[in-house]
Order: sequence, then C-alpha cells, then structure tokens
Amino acid sequence: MHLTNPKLMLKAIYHSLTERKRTGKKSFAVLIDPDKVNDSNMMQLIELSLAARVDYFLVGGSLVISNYLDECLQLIKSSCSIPTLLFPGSPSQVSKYADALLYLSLISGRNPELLIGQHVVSAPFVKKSGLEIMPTGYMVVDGGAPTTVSYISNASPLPADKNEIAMCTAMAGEMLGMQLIYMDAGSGAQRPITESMIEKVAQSISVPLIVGGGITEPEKAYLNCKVGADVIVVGNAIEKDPSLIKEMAAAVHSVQAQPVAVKG
Ligand code: 1GP
Repeated sequence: MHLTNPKLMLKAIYHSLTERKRTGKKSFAVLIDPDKVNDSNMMQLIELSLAARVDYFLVGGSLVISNYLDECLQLIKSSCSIPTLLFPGSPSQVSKYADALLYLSLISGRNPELLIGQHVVSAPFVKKSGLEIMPTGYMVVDGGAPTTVSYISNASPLPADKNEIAMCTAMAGEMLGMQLIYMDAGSGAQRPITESMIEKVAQSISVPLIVGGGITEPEKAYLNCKVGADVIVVGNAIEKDPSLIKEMAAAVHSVQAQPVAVKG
C-alpha cells in the first residue's frame, strides 16, 4: 500500500478495502463483542487471527454493557497490526483507539434515529475522535428469528426473499454516497443471507460489500464470496469455536474473484 499521499493516509483502511476489491481479493473479518471477551481469550483470538491472516477486526455489538471497549482495542493495537473497525450499536461505542469507524446508517429500516438522528447528536464527538470515517449503508435482513439488532433498532428487517428490495436499497445507499454496504442477518441469525440476494446486490453496486450474520460454516463463507461478497464477518460461531478462524479465513482467501473497477 502506498501511503505517501496524505489523502490516502487519511483513508488508509478504506483504500485497503477498495484495493482488495479492485484486485479480486476477498477479506475475512472477525467480529469481537467487547462484552464477551477478556484479556486472556482476546490474546488467543489475536494469535489465531494472526496465524490465519485475518484481514480486519470488527469491534462492537448491539449492546455494550461492559467497559472493555477501549482496553480491548488497545490490546489489539499493542499485539498486532490487523486493522480495527468499530461496528457500533450506538454512538457511545466510539473509541479513539480504533483505526476506523463503520459510520452506519440503517438504510433497510425506516427509523429516522438510525438513519440520521443519532448521527446528528454525535457528529462533533465523532469528528473529534480523529477516526477514519467510512459511511456505511447498513441493511439488516430477516434471519429467521428476532435478533438483538432487529429488536434494538425498532425497525423491520428486510424480508429474506425480497432480492429486488435488497438490490434497490443497496443501489440507493450507494447513490446517496455510502462507501460500503453491509448486509447483516444479525448476530446468531438462524438463517444467513441467501447467496441469491448477495449476488443480486453485488451485481448492482460497485462499492465493497460486507456480509455477516449467522455464518457458521466455511463453505457458506466461500459461497458468499463466490457470488460477490467482498468481506465476510463472523462473530458468534468463532466465540463458540475459535479454531474456526483458520478454516473461515482459508475459505474466504481461497476465492479468486475477477479484478473489478471500484469507486473510491
Ligand atoms: C453480526 O454480522 C455480524 O452483526 C456477525 O454475525 O455473530 O452471527 O457471526 P454472527
């Protein structure tokens, strides 16, 4: 990565995402919920992630009850160079110790607070954080049962079989200026997002596409990438079995996509 251009330095993480997409490389991200980890299992996760060449850590959750967010990020920073992306469930989950912030707007829902309201009240604080801000169109897709995110967001998820609605939502998000689209069936979803929906969305946008929620099998991660996901996020399954990191990362990295033109 060439970081001599100050503009690229400011956007280093986004640049890495678009470069990976442009060159046809798929990325694997481990989701860390600060409520569910401590120093000792974090060290194990970091070691396994380094060995598996994990590309990103996403850090956050719908609820963050503990006070471990800053410490967790500092521990990652002091132990490895895997970039940390905040994946906040609320504006209180902004930490200067991360590298970047997925600045989420819940474009699948119709709750104005999560489309723009919370962004307005937290804008000065977010700007002051100095984090790399990545505007992200967040699409929650029905995963078969109410998940924490669908309950907390007070917004209906996108129906799992409405591929056209998903496609139009993602297209609108991109045209509104979202630099990433994140399709999420919710943590621990019974049914992950179908490949047909992922494919439909991937074909209709040119910004990087993140997919997560209920992915428990490396085969599913592989298939999602095959049809156009650029980043696969896994949390729950890894909490249950950290050794899955290696298989998931290998499955994602084994996909050879065609290099594509990307915005950004
Ligand atoms: C949830 O996409 C993430 O927001 C990951 O979901 O925990 O089910 O892997 P899981």
